[in-house]
Amino acid sequence: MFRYLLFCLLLTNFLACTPESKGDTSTITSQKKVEITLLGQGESMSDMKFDQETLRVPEGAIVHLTLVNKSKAAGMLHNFVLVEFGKTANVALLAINAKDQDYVPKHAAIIAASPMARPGETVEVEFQAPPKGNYQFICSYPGHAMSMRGLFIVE
Ligand SMILES: [Cu+2]
Repeated sequence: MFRYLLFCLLLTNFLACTPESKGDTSTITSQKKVEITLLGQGESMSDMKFDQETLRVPEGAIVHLTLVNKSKAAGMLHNFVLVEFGKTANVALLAINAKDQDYVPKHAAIIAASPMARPGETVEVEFQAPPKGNYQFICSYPGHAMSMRGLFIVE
């Protein structure tokens, strides 16, 4: 249920998300849908990283992103948080104290966020691509954003 609610939150700019509309995809069939699979990997703070440093999507696309946490070690929890360019440090700092929100703080610069994937888990998030431009993505688990980060380009 929590994941469904989170999913709904992420779609607020695009769809009226009610239980009744869950199975109705007619409103999005005309939009380009982009599937992305991102891997979170590494077993320590020194080697953890995403497998891709740059993601590109077309403007207006519906992005369905699957994050696979390939890590096995304790503490290697990963998520995907899309933020406005230049705001990753602000978000990462606030995330440290956002344990109750799965380390995704409330911040205006956050465009989309997946649930937290524990080692071996897979999580998903779907959102509409923001306007053309450069954005950044991070893992907001405390201490991870400095090395788990990448560029998200909307073209
Ligand atoms: Cu991480």
